[in-house]
Amino acid sequence: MSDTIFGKIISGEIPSEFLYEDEHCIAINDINPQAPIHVLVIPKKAIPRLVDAGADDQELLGHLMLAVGKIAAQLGVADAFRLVVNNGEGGGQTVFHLHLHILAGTNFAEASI
Ligand code: DGP
Repeated sequence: MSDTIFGKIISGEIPSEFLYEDEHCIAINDINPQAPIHVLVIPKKAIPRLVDAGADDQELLGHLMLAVGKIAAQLGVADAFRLVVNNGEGGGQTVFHLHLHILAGTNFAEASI
C-alpha cells in the first residue's frame, strides 16, 4: 500500500465513502470536482504513475477499464463521460498513486480536447 492519501483511503486509515469496491479497486468522489460528476477509480495496488505499470499489471489495467464502465453505468452516465489519467507532475498529477478520473454531468462534445 502506498503512503499517499489514496493509500490511506484504501486502507481505511482515512475514512471515505466508497462508491464502488471490488477485489482490485475502489471509486470515490473527487474532493475538488472539475465536473458535476467527478469520480476517481483507484487500484488497490500502489502503482505511482501509469508509466510505472509493468507487464505484470496488464490484467489490472484492463480490470480498471472494465470497472470504469460498471461505475459509469452505476452513476447513470455510461453514454456520456470523459476518462482522464494525469501522468507525472508535468501531466498535472498531484497524487502519486495511479488513478483514473471519470468526469461527467456536462457536455464535452464542444470541448477542444
Ligand atoms: P491528479 O491531479 O490526477 O493527481 O488528481 C488527484 C485528485 O485527487 C485531485 O483531483 C484531487 C483529489 N484528491 C486529493 N486528495 C483527496 C482526498 O483526500 N480525497 C478525495 N476524495 N480526493 C482527493
